[in-house]
Amino acid sequence: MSTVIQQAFTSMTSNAKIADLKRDTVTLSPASGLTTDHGVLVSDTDNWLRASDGNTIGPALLEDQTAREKIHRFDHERIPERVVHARGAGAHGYFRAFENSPASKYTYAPVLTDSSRTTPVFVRFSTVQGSRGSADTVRDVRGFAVKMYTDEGNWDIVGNNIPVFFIQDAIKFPDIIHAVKPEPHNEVPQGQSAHNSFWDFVGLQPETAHMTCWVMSDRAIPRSYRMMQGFGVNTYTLINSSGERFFVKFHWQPELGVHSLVWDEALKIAGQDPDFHRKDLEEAINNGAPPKWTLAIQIIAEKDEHNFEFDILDATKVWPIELVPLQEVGELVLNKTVDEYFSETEQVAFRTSHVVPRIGFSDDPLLQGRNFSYFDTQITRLGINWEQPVCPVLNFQRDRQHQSHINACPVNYWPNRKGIAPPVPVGHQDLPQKVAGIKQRVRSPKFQEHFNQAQTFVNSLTLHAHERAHLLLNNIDFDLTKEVANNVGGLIPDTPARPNHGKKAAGLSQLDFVPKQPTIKSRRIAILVADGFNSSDATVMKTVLKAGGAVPFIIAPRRGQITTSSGGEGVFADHHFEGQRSTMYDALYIPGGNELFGKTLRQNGRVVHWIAEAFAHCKAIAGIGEGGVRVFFVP
Ligand code: HDD
Repeated sequence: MSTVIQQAFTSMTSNAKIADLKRDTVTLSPASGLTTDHGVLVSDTDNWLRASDGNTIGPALLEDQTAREKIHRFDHERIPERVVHARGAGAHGYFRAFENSPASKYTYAPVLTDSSRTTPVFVRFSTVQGSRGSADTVRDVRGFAVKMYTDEGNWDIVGNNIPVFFIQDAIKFPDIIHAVKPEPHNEVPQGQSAHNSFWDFVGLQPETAHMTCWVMSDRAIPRSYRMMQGFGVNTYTLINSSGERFFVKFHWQPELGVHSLVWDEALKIAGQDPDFHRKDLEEAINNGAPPKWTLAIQIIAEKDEHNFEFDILDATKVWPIELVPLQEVGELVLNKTVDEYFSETEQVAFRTSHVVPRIGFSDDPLLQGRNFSYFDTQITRLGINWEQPVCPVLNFQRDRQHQSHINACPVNYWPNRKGIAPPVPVGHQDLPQKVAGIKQRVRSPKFQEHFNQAQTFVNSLTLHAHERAHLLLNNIDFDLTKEVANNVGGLIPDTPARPNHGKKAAGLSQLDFVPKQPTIKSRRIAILVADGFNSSDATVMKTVLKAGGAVPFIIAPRRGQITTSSGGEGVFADHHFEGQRSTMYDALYIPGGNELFGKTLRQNGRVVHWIAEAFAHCKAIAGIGEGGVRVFFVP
């Protein structure tokens, strides 16, 4: 077994899904030799079979099965990317309900109530607008899709890092997505959600006002996937053992708090390190800082459905936490990176319709449409026969391409005289509900109000976000509208379209989500050194940072051994000044050193820029003696 494969296995944590994947993981040693797809050893993979008499070399021969297979497999490598959320990063982990989880009052789904269970999980984070090769740090919503491999079947919470959605009814999804995606005539812009067709659409579709405010806030430029909240957004239902039904919303609260980049950083990192978030997730897990979230639920009893000024089935509204408190039910931990991106992260597929017994749907019209769309799109992207729960699967769905399971069963229908696979009463079913009405295309009256919560959101922000649709904005906040109109050279209105109700609410500003304990865990710290640096200043700081769980990097004028002020061997630099930028780090430290050290740093434009830029991005900067920041700026 190769060292790489061995390491991958060693890092595997034990859970049922990992064991399942391990069975399918190829463990061939590299020394065993290259083979064709049909298993025949290949003697030459570099030269196509040619007709040659020794002097002249003639055409390539069609006969070369090895060459043809190699090219033919390559020609067909790609599968269609996701129509939205094409760019993503994923990781494995687990979910465990807390002891005495309050969820047991509302459901008897064991995944949420049984603290002795460890449920394997795969999470895929994503951007929405850009294609697979776009940058990570663009202004956009982030997907937060969680797949739980429960003993009762797969349960997916296909959420975002923003608690509301642009539209109320799934029938508008193709419109909002066409408007936000690159424009049809020139396929511009890539990865950016603020552009002409987007503003055109949201300006004309008032229900988008609330989410547009969120997307133009710092939520849309997260520092890390690990520092975002996740929201199921839609209203689902839970059923308890007394046969009562409750409406529920799902929230993921990050252990590290909610943090964002500043806009200038986001723009720069998009070019400097387009894989910033993807690498951050991998780095944190590999450095022993597995990201964690608490799952919280909001519950509304069925009888209280109409007791709110908004419709609780409207995905453009939050349930204010003052009215419907968060109840913490369990913890999600991501502790294993993927071994092959395509097989795991690209091929994974989530569906809102994947629920397990005692978790159900509501009449939320966005959710109802989603329940159709995911399976439908996955037929194009993946085909069929790919779902892999860890619990047994037994049904009479059969055939089509890529069936790898052999159903050693003589019948494929129900009923059958052998009594194979009867439907069981404990299986998934909702409570009986009366459904009646006049067939018509309508939305409930409360769905018509679009600005109250948008105002509350804007009022609750500590800083005004920039660049909002001022057409809509004047329904939300007059001062902000004037400010934006002035900045973008638009018409400045004389009066507000409607007065601001002035209310604020908890849980909307991301400053409401700071870690319970301040921590530097998993933060990237750059230690700038050069020949002549003071070794103990650097090593003591590095040790202290590591002890706190941070990830320090030594950056120097060259990658290699850097000598100390006493001429000793010093340290090995992880990176070259030119290969890195301050934007890629959370804080900066410069140790002391001798005169040569100070001079090297002061005369290096990149270092001076590093410090000025980190300062402008409000980052922590520390220096000692010759490394003192004063040395750089005070003549
Ligand atoms: Fe969606 C993918 C989240 C509304 C149709 N969606 C997708 C993914 C996430 C979300 C995280 C990526 C899953 C992955 O990593 O594979 N979508 C949301 C949220 C919504 C939402 C939080 C609002 C509450 N989506 C929504 C609607 C529709 C879709 C209303 C269609 C009617 N979404 C899709 C899709 C995708 C998708 C086209 C693309 C790839 C896929 O499903 O498997 O079907």
